[in-house]
Amino acid sequence: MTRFALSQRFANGVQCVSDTIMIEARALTPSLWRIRIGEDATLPADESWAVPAERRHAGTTVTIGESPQGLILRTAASHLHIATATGAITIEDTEGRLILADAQDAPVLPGRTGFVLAKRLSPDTRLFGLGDKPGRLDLRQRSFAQWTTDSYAFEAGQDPLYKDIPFFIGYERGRSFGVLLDNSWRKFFDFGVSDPELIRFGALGGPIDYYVMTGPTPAEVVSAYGWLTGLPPLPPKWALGYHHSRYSYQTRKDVRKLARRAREKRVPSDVIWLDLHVLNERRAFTIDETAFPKFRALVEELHAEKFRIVMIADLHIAHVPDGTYQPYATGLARDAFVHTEQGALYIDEVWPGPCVFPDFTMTTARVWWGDQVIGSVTETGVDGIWNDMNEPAVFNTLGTFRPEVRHRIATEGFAPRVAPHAEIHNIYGMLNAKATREGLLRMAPDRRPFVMMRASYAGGQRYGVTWTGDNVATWEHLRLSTAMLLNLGLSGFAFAGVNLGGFVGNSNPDLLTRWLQVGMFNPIADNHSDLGTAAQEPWVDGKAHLHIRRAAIETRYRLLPYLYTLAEDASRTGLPFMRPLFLEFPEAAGGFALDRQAPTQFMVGAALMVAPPPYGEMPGAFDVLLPPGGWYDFWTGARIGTDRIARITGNSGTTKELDADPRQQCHVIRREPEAGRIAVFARAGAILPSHDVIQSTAETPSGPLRLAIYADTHCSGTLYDDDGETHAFRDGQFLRLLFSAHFAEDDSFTVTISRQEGQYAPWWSEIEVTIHGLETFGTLAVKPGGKIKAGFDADARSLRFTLPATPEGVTISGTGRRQKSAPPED
Ligand code: NBV
Repeated sequence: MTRFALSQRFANGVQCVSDTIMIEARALTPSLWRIRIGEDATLPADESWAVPAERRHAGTTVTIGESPQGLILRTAASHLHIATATGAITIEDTEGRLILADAQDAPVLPGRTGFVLAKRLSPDTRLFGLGDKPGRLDLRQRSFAQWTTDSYAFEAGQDPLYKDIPFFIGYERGRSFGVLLDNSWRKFFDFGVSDPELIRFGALGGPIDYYVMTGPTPAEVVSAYGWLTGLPPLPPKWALGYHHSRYSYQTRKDVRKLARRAREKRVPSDVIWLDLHVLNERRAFTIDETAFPKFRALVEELHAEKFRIVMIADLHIAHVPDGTYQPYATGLARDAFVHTEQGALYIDEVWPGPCVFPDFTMTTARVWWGDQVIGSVTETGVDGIWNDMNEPAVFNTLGTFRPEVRHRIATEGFAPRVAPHAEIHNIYGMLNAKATREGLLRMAPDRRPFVMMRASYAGGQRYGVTWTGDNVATWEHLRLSTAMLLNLGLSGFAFAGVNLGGFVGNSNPDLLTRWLQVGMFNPIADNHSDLGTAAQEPWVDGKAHLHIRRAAIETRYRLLPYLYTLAEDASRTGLPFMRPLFLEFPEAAGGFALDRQAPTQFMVGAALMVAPPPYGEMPGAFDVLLPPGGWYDFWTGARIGTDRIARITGNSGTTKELDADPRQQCHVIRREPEAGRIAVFARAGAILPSHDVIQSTAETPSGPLRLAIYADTHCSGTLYDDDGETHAFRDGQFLRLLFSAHFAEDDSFTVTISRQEGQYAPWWSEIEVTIHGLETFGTLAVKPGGKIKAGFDADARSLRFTLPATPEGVTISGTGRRQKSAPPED
């Protein structure tokens, strides 16, 4: 190979060529690079299923420097070097600190059967992302295949599962980078397995087209990924409620009984899912009129009882050539189905028997699918659509289409061509969800669609929400659920859930109770179980369990103002709802990922930390890791003592320097598991909004809006609200309030509630404020207003007062001493 020479300059990058290879590097933003590499001195086609054209073609100006060793492209945040001798690419920050570097002489080994890239891996780098990998949160020392696969009863370490999200985050000492390999073919990621000093990744075909985000914080990397591949749209508020699901509620009677019991037992809930048994002969877009007579009336009754209905619509279309099944007849007429390499209809077995499959790579087929969705939703009145089996899963020995099966790409942004299933497989499920979402939006442009998808690809978060598929009712799966949801959140899917209680096998009372307690802090809270397993509704194990489970679900409903605010935040920033500790505390403990020390702990937004017993099946005390900054017990409002400093170790065993900065120290406390609840902590400095329990998000809460202030020098919080259903928020029909509080050294404090942003009318007329962590109390005055009544509880160290709500905002000033240190935990 000859040396690389600069062949073209752009405002945001360059192209270089050798005799065989072309490299293009462009800065899309100062901290986001796109790198494309092609053989035969040409680049691969500029096409993507994940990254919209306006993002791929974004640019920031770079300055280009040349030296005999190579080129250097500079943005305000990072520098990218291309070595002229080898084409090797190195990315550094503006101070010359290494972010990511090619580890091989030549940057790539292109070949007809695929390519491998190798990047240097330093000893303390931890790796996260890649969607739904079941196992430890940190993916280092593991290698993965990327091929969307139906994975009934998957196990820890099993790979691949349902999704292909070819995006990972590297993190070390507070600094992070992200890499998206945008290639739909079968891929692999090797994080230090074949060589402990290398990250290797590549694909069996397709383009070398990847993006590097330079952070430096993990939150910046995650947001940059959201900017690049698209943000998750704000779901309807009811999606944040509690979901009842089962394979299946089999008759109209079953569903009515379920709805009645939920209300009788006062188990707050919003959604009922209808699985295969609602369908006639398991055919999509039909209703079994025998099991579900007068279906529309049933849906209307359930709506009146403040339930929403999500119905399954698998993509396979029963092969019924006699003209009696409209989806088959119309799809055939529209030429919407996938063909074999010989050009015949591709037919394979799934639930309804022989089936054909929409070719979602064609706009016409997606529109046709969307029309089926519209027809079905208009007729039935259901509220959301569930796209299962979209890996695609079929009942042949491969479990999916043969790799040679043909797709006829004909869609905006792509040159029309025939592509083998081997290329389309990984994006097929995502395009299924895209077609569903687009149909729902055509039908009701002002309603927020709810689409649940099982398989997906990078960017799938734009089209719907996801869950982790057919997990198992075991304690191990409860543990796995946290790591899976955290990595999914880091991979763009802010809204994801697991089958609470476990899908395969019978749950047991203690497991189900614990799982519901943890699951109430998951982005989506859906209890779902397999055909033939024991029922799993909250009331099935007697009064004592029901009481505990109801309390857990009620907590979620009380916290809805906070959770909905987080959802809206995710839809603007891409930051996940459920977050690993290192995302919120990137500098803690010297920047060594805290999550290894506390693998089942997680943050819900920035304000709450959930710490379930790591081994729920075992009795005995366990350690809770407290990141820096101070914590309160969420249940009691008491400030938590911090007696023992945690020693966090890096991969290379370095602990010493970690304790150097006292502001970044972590502490450990011991906790005994409690049957009635899991440990939850509020971060000092947080202001948390909540309201009284409601039975459904369709109910208006009574009582005030409640604000809990967890006193620290500076406190802040936000509240977002809107009608929960429509897109009117885009035209100003929302409300946002900013809360802040300041506790000064002279024992005075102020609390401020901002003027309301947006036009949406609040449901509350009063705001009740509770300050936690106040040792003494003197006076309190409101502006505008005057003196107000307040109740001080010296034992609980809390002060409570109520104000009338005003859109103009208000400032409260008072005197009282903030509690600075708490007694050590015993
Ligand atoms: O539609 C039936 C099930 C569904 O309940 C489950 O959630 C999916 O992951 N589906 C798989 C197909 C059959 C699984 C045995």
